[in-house]
Amino acid sequence: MKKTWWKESIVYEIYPRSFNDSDNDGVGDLRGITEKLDYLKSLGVNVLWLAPVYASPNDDNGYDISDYRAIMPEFGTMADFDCLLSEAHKRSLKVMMDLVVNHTSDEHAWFQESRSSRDSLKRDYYIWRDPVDGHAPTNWGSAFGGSAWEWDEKTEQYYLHCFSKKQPDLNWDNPKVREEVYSLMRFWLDKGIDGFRMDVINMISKPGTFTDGPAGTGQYCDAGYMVTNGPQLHAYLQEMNREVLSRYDIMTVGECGGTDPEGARLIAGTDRGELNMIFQFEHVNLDGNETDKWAHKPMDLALLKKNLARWQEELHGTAWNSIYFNNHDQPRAVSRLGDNTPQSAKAIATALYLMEGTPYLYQGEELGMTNYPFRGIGDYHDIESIGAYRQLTESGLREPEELLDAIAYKSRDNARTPMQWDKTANAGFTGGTPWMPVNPNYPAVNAASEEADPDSVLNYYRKLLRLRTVSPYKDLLVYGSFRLLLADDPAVFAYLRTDGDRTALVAVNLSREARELSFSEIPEEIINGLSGAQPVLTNGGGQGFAERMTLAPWEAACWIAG
Ligand code: TEU
Repeated sequence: MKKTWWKESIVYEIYPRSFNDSDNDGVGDLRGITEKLDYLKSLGVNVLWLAPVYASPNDDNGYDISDYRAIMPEFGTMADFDCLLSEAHKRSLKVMMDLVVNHTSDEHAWFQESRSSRDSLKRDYYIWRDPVDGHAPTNWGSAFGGSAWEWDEKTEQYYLHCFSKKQPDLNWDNPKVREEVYSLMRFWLDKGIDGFRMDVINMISKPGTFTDGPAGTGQYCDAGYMVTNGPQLHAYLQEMNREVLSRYDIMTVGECGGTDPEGARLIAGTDRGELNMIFQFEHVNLDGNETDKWAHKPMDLALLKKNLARWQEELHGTAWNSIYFNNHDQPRAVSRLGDNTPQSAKAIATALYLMEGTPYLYQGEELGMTNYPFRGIGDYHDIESIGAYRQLTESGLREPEELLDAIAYKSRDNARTPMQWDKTANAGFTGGTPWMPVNPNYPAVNAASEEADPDSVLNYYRKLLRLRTVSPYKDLLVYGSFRLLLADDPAVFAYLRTDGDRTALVAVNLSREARELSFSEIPEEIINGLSGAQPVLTNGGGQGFAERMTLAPWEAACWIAG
């Protein structure tokens, strides 16, 4: 398997709005990130993924871009960005930007010109359609509630927006649009950035004809479902690779909902000439469903680990996995898979980040930051949560109280509360009034307190990341093959990693009860090699390996033989 720096990297996603506020306006900013580079370096990550920092009216917190070549004023200036990039590089920290090119803001100059008249030279930069029988062209619904079609009175046509009506979809079938995108990519790459996370990139190729889909929530069919993995997707990604990506030593990851391992190999296959890896969504949809995240049900661990194992086995040697459970769109994993305790946070991290693939941490997970105690719909800021509540209650499909429980559990706002730096006011995030309230648990869950505690989640993450990046076991844990163990155990996630010479065994009890284990399925020579071995990493008492053993609640360990 070809060794590369992006396979050996650890990525840390920063949601700038909530990371660190340097000018006390209540909103995080670029200078605030620069202030924290030494902290990030000390964590052991080496790539920083910045959620969008471009000019935006913030209808969807920056995922609605009005100028790709300007910085959002509340985040700072282009000089602040250049300083951040330079200071990061001085510390051998790479910087990955968020490329949002399935859609723009409706305030982008392109859209303003496109909507000005049917004869505009930029009319077909976007997707305009006539009414059908006096109503929207299809029954497609926006990810944020309501129809995915918005009527434009002036030109008497609808435009498509798979997300908010302020996020009109670009028409990627227009070669002028593709060239505009490649040009803006070169602008940032020529400044020296180190890669792109590509927002809903497998939605860019729309089907040749638009037809109604199976009505899902309410009277709509999810537009994303109808446009995912479209007919020209690979042609466009291969063109993007030829025209731009292949000319730089960079890292790329495509956000690709609705994609299985076979689809992932087509986008991120070693010899495909498209992207390096993708974010898949099968595992984070297991406690909901593909078309309705609010259809909440408990996470089934046996299903989860079999899904993760399938991705490990099917991409080994043919493509490359990303590994994540946290990001700015997902609720906090420690609240979703754990019980909000530091021990469960360490257990989840051990289970995830010793698998094959590039780990993607999200700000605050290294502290054990948890979901926020939301109460009423008025507590939320996220357009997705608010839109879902409105659509599902007004249509009578869900009872408000029951739906609020599901939203409290799954809302993206859970990941967007301010980073918890210390015990001072607002957790040290801002000297002003934070744009979102700080989680009330910050006096116990914060970076400063955890720096001083050798058993903190923060210091456990440091040990875990060192094991993957600088220990003698680095190549085994980055490139070794994966084999699931105890497949039917409903609480323990255990697996082997091997490179032919050495073998690592990872065992994690993801439950509140002690679990007795028997590793009789492991070949005898491996058992013999592991017997008595002390763990190279554990959140427990450090028991030596034995074929039969008991793991305490949330106990995790990794033993290595050879
Ligand atoms: O998210 C893609 C998307 O479909 C989200 O709705 C996400 O899948 C869902 O919230 C998870 O339950 C990307 C960005 O990550 C998200 O922040 C943006 O809102 C969205 O695209 C539009 O740009």
